[in-house]
Amino acid sequence: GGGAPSASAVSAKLPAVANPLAEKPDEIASNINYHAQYSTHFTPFKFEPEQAYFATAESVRDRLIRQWNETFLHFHEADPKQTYYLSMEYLQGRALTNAVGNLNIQEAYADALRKFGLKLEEIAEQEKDAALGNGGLGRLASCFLDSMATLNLPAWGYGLRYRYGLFKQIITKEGQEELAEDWLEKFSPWEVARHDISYPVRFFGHVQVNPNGSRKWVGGEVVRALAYDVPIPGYQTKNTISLRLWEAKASAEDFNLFSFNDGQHESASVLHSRAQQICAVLYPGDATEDGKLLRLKQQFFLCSASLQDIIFRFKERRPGKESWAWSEFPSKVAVQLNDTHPTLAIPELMRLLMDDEGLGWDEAWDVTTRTIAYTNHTVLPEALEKWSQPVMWKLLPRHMEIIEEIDKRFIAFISATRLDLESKLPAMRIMDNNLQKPVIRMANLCVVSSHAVNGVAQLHSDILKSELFADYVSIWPEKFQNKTNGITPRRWLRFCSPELSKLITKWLKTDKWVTNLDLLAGLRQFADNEELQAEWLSAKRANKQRLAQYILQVTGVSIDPDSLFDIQVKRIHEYKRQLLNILGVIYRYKKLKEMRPEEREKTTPRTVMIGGKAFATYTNAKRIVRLVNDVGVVVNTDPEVNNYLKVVFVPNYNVSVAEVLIPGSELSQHISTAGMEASGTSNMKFALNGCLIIGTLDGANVEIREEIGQENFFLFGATAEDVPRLRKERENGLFKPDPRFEDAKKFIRSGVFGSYDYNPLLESLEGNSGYGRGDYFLVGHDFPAYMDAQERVDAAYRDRKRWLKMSILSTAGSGKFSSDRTIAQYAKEIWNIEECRVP
Ligand code: B1H
Repeated sequence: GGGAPSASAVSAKLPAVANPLAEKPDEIASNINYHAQYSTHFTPFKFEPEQAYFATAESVRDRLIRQWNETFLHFHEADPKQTYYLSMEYLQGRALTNAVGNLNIQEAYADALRKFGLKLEEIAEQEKDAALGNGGLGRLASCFLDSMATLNLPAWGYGLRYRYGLFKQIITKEGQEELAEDWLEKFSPWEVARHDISYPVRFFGHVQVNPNGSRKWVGGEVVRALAYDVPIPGYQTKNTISLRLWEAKASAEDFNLFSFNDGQHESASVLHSRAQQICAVLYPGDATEDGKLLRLKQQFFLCSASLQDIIFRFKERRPGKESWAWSEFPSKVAVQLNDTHPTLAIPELMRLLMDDEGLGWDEAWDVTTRTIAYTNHTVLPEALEKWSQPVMWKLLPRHMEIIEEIDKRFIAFISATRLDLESKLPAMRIMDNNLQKPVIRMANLCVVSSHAVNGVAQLHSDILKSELFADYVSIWPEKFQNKTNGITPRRWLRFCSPELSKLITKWLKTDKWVTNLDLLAGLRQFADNEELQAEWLSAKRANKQRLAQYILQVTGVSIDPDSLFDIQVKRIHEYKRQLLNILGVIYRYKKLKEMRPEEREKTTPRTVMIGGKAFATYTNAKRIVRLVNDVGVVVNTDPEVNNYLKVVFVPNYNVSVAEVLIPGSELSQHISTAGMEASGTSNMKFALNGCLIIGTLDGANVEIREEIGQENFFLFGATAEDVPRLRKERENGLFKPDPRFEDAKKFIRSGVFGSYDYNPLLESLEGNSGYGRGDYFLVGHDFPAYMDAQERVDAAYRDRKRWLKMSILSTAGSGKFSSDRTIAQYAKEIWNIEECRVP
């Protein structure tokens, strides 16, 4: 049991502490030494790189805490409207380099560590990635936090403190293997447990109807949510905001000491271990019913704890009031749902307002809809969440009542105002009462209950409006918006490529581009300048060398920094078409084999790197990983060819691996079937780093191409508009495959790449229709256009001056893709919040 924290979080003001922070390298060194000896995590007097990392991180954290506390106090006193970003995923990566960079103490810490004979960059590599996310959606949330802090916005992130993050990927001869990623194995110096902040979260139980007709959810099991805060520093500002991660904790009352002493060790702690399961791993496989229930519990746990916290803060800032002016809540609170994963925030806010605060339906509904906004990140049917009604009735009976009521009122609203939509109603409803499998459609619940709905790139937002949400658009046209994604220029250029950054600052004569990325356009006028081109080449070259070193270290394959570095890194999915890439590589290999040595000499040497994780039960994705690896083994050891082509599967792709790959890249592949990749964000990171893109007209590629110029983008393939027609034609047997495509498949079947049975994978590209057949993703259709585009790449690379110019123009045109721009638009057009800068 237990309620919210009783005392105000800011009850007594303590006198200011004298600045404990060192400024000079000598003092910093002594501070690091202090942490090494007095923050006792290891055997005393050991100061290997690992201990040095933890001591350095704690020393940096001291500085963060100072401005973090100031930010907290300032927000409390200024009491502005605040944004709360709710996300089941954050892909934070490492924090040390980002923290010293943002605090502008990089040099001082590097000097201090040199006194111990240590290098800051090497110490920083000791840090484990915080990988509490799957891919682009999670990394976007982390880039957004960085921009919110940098723009001095009053904002908080809320998420879950998963004990194990995204799995660690090992590549063996058999392909991908998954291991638990133990990011908390030692401890994380970047999180602070707030022992005074915890809330009860209930599951199961039943609804009690009181004599006055009000309803109350009671019984079931209660788990406590304990707050762990991670500081998010802005770039060269005092503002440091919080990412609040909830951990599930059973209470001592749940531990049956009597039965434990009686020897029943397992059953005595059953409630404890059940609570621990909630935050045990990120997105446990949801193939089983058990797994599904756990995922739903995670989602509700995040929503309930966060909303209780938000409401607590709202009340705390209005002390002494008997009744809170709830109609003012939406002018103090904006809640952004990162996809439908935190949808339960909607019925939970309704429940808290009605059952705990005594509001009526209409008042609660008005507050809820004005508070909540929803971002859609995908149109893939399999990713549109639908929760089983029977499971929901069991786990969250009161929320089911509320969802049914929202559905009922929506139907009534349509019947009263829009008879023309009645035929559409079955598909627009929140409840799908289909007898075999009654479900709740979470996206529909979000659209009906939010004041703003947005897609993540222009093309994606257009598709949402014309297809997925078309019927709602006719009711609420003003609800639907676009917010093209962005990336933080701090992590993705300033810190991951100091060489290129220095150059840019030199030529622009300012480093203001780091927070005003549009200034990069100033490089355009120098795109032909030979001096800049020479410096650009040598900066890129240094990054390529660093990347080659890394590849040698993790795969044992030596790659040539003079070859074209061609990279595709992202989660492995059929719609992202890694298969198109590797089939292209296979065709290239076959051609090289057929050439005479003097002909080979004239080709453009390439190193193709592919990386990404496959969902553990996604068989075709795992087969693709294996195929890339098998092709690499054969090509890289073929002495006739391996000076002209190398193929590497980069193991365990994650944020910090990306920070090495992206700066060293020259060509990157963003080749999804048009209409299927909502945005993509690595495309922006590559373009920003002067890497050219070969890609389809999909997601944010469309806008990237517009910004950097079509002559600097290797475009190919069907458009989103073409896709449905092409699929139809295919079904009707009208598709004629290109001979190059047939050759590539035949080559695999001939067994050159080993004896593994690739037929099931190849069959997905064949036939006209059927499950896992019929080339749904149009690899065969786009293959010839893709190969032609690759020939244009080879030709462009042979003209070094032209390539360098294109590379410079790519960086120069990337200004739009700063997450600062994206977040400024959310702040103005959805959240209605303003800067709240710590003086
Ligand atoms: C994106 C997801 C996603 N869209 C379900 N949807 C998940 C869906 O755990 N789940 O169940 C997790 C993630 N992720 C990505 O979002 C898009 O595919 C990208 O195109 C986009 O750039 C990114 C950020 O908007």
